[in-house]
Parts: sequence; C-alpha cells; structure tokens
Amino acid sequence: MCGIVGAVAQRDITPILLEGLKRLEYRGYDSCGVAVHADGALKRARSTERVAQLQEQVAKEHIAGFTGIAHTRWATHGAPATHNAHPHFSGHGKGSARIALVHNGIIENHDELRAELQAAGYAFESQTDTEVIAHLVDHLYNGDLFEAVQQATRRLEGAYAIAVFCRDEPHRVVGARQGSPLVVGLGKSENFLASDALALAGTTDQIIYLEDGDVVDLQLARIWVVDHAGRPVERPVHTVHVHTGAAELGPYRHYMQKEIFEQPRAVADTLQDIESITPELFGDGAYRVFKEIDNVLILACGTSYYAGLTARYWIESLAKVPVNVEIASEYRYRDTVPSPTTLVVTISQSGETADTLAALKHARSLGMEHTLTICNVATSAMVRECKLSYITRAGVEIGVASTKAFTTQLTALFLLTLALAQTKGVLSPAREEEMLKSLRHLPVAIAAVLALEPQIMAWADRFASKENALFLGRGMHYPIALEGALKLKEISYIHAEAYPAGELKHGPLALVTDAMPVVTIAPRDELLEKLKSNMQEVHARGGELYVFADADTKIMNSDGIHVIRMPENYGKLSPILHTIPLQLLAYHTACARGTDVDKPRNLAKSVTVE
Ligand code: HGA
Repeated sequence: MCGIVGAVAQRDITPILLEGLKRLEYRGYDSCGVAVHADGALKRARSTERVAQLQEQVAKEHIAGFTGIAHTRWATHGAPATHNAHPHFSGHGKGSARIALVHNGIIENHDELRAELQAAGYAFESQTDTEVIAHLVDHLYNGDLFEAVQQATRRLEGAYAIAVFCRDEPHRVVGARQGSPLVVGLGKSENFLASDALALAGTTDQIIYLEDGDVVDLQLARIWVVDHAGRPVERPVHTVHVHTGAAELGPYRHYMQKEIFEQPRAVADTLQDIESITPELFGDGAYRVFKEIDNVLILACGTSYYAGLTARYWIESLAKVPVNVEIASEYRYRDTVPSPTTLVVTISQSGETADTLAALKHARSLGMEHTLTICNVATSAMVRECKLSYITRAGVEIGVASTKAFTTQLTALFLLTLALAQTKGVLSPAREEEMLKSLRHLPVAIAAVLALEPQIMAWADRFASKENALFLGRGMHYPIALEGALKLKEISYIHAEAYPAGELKHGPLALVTDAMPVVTIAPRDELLEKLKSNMQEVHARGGELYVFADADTKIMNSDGIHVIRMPENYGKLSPILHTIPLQLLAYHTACARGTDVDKPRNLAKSVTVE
C-alpha cells in the first residue's frame, strides 16, 4: 500500500528516496512521486508507472536536492492518475509552491475542510483527501512548519501518516502520525522518515517508532518529537536489522510460485526446532494469561481471518476453550459484550493492517488487556501493541496474494492451540508428543503435496475458461475452501464462492450446471460420508467436481468427477496440507489467463488504510 520516505541531509537525497520507494514497491501501488527542495524552490516528478520510470524521469529532469519526500500511492480518494499522485503542493497566492506533502491514510472530514479552504481561496488540483492537508498546512503557516503541522493535525479526522517540507525552511521535514505507521531513521547530521523501517534499510538501522498523535521535527542535527497535546516526548531508539537481500526469483516465474514452494522452509523456520510445548513460546507471562482466560476472540482480515476460522476448530476441539472469530473491520464498529477474561488474538502478516490494529485498540478500550498477536514482522505495530506474540518466520512475502504467510500463521495457531490445551490441563503428554511429531513432519508432508503441481496445472488449463467456481469443504476444511476461493478470485479474477458442503442444498445448488467447476476438499475424516453425499448432489445436477481427496477416501475418477489424490492423511493438521493444492490451482489458472499474478489489479499487500 502507500509508502512514505523523507529525508533531510547535506547530500543529494533523491537516490535514498527512490531506493526507499523500491523497497516498499512490493506492497502494491498505482502511482508514485518525489519532491525535493532545489535552488530555493520545490521540484517534483510524479508517475502512474513504476518507481523505475519515476527514477528515469527524475534523472531526465535533473531533480536533486538535500531535503525531500517521496510516496507510493494506492488510491482511495480520486482515480490513480498523475494529478492525484503525491506529493501534493500548496502555495496560496504566492505564485510558487510553498508546501509539499505526502500522506498515507484517509482524512474523513476532507469535504468540510475542502469547502473551508476553497472559501479561503485555495484552488484544488486533485480529487484526493490529501490535498486538503497540504492547503491546510499552508493556510496555517506562519514561518514555522512544525507549528503549522501541529495546528493542522488538530483539525484532521481519520487516519494519517504525513511528511511535509516547506520552500522557506530548506533543512526541515516535519512528520505526523495518527493510525498509520511512521518511523524516524537517525543518521549522522542527517535524518529520515518512512512508513516502514524497511524503506531505510541500508541507510540507517537506528529507528524511532512514532506513536499515535506524535508530530516530529526533523532537522540536520536534531529531531524533536511532541505528542498529541504538544508536550515534548522521548521515544526510544531501536537498532533494527531488516533483511535486505534482494528476493531472487530463481527458477520461478512469479514470486507467488516461489513463495508457494518456500512453504516447507517457512513452516520449518516457524517451528524453530521446538522441543516441547510451553506457553512461554508466546512471551513472558503467557502461562498466567492462558490460565486466567476462559475464551478467545480472534480478530483479523482476509486470509488471516480464514486462518482464525481454522484455529477456532482446533482450539475448541483440543483446548476446549470457546472461540469467536471476527472480521476486524466489523468488530471495531459493533456493539459487543466484552469480557476481561478473553484472550484477544490478532493475526496479520504485516502487523500494520489498519483494520486489525484499530480492532485491537477497540478491544483494549473495552477493558480486554490479554492480547496476543500472530505476526510475520517482529518490529511491527501489532507486535508492539500486544502483550504476547508469536512471530511466524515466513520471510518477506512479495506476492500480494498471501501463501506462505497463511500456512505459517496456521502453524503458529496450532502451537497456540497446544499451549492453551496444556495450560488448561486437557492435553496428555502422549497426545502432545504425537502432535509435535506431526508438526515436525509437516515440512516434508508439504513438499510431497507440492509434487502434485503437474496434475494441478492440467486442471488449471480447464479452469482458465470458466467465469465462476464453487469451493466446498466441511468442518475445519471449510475455512480452507474459503481461502481457496479467495486465492482464485484475487489473482485469476474468476468469481469464486466457498460453502460448507452441507449448506449447498440451502441455496447455492441452484448455480450448479455443467459450466460450474466445483472444487471439493475431501480429507478422510468423520464427515467424509456426508461430504460424499453432497458431492452426489452436485454430480446429479451435471456439476463438474474437482476433488482433492485423501488416499483412503475411495473417491474415484469417473465421468464428471476428477480426483487428485493427496499423498497422506494428516489428521488435525490436514487443513495446512489441503491449502497447498488450492494455492497451486489459483496460481496456474491465473497464469493460464495471463493476469498479473504478483500484483493483481486493485489490490495492495499490507492494507494500511481503513
Ligand atoms: N487517501 C490518500 C492516500 C491513500 C493511501 O494511504 N493509500 O494506501 C489518497 O487517496 O491519495
């Protein structure tokens, strides 16, 4: 999603700004831009193409300067067009631009502010909510940018991270955040701002995480932070080592394919040679928290939400603790009945998902203080906001459609299930050992499923010409059906829906014709015979069944029933194994349709706006 980089230095900072944007590129964006202070004026370049094209433009137009800001935009207000790309300028009545500003987030009272600023004589060049902030800062500017930004932010409603500089104060960049991440990078007689420390990797590893309400004044030799009330505050400096090794594609065609094939390694790394289950895997004090809680509330969005739905089956069945799973963007606005004995679990790949962060804060505001996150980024806001955490070790995920992040989340959630079951005294040592053994074997089991790729490619060729698909699963495989349908939608743009198979006859069966592929997850479990009956209901109506069946299910290939056999039955961990073929099916179908697999249209990687 949107990315911000800013710098104040005594050298040309355009290479640092552009390199920072490149590091954030994988998150998805639709336009980008950079502005610098040069020869007493503001200069900018903006593009609706990639950062590489912006870089060419910058070189061609000789844009260089010691102070500047840059941005990748994922449009929320106003089309993805050059005139809406950031940085936005303002300079009412002065003949030339005075203020340059970039913004991540959404300003909810932008209409009201726009009307006010138009009345004050400002002409708007874009449809963005961001431009109102630029004009507002200019309007309030009285020779001190830091002061003007503090005043301006008091008028803003919604979420923002901003970086601003001013023509009249050449060695100063001011930043502010509320609800969207922003960090300061400290250098020697130079300082930086970014929406993520990753953008500054290679430039500085000395990072300050700003807090909501903070406004920061960046100058060459000092930084100064005030909180929402304007009080000076000290924020701790962290040494952050971000892995910057360029992700090589190797023999793969896309990052998504590479990431699917990395899953044995990602799951093994996430398991970290764990020798025994202990609550402390989730942080100090976890035992006391797990002892105290009597229910679990899981908050997440998208794929992470489906990981949460799967965990509900595990936790209720193995740990005997009741679980609610809520879509974060719904939970935060819903009247709920809070309980102080709830364990609030958030799941997010990036740890910066705006809706999940807001839902977490909402839960805490209701008095729920037992918080735990499953997250792939140790330095993220989510990890900092939660008391307990488990860091998945998927590594950087570049494909927008999540794959290895999902299976590592499931791995971590299974560990959580076992730790809860142990604390609650419902996990015998023998059962614990058996489960641990299965977990340790998981990377090998995933590798065996990956070997099914050629068979799945043959199916994908048939799927490529379809416009609709149904996915069926039962029990703990129903969330996996949801995830399979989501993957297919996201990257192939085929309309796909998932249903618990028993629900088919209550409506969706009306959609079934011979043009409708019905993907079915058929593990050998206690629901298998019921599932077979549901499959017959589809078959009887001419639907084409594509079944991923465990070896001993006795589901055979026949007219209208296509079967790919899974290498082994995997008991409680079966949802993880059954995820893999669905990822491959979505991936190869998208390839056959020629879509932009790693950067599907309209989507972004870490969703940092509401
Ligand atoms: N609302 C602004 C910024 C959007 C954003 O933060 N996207 O991730 C705009 O539409 O330009």
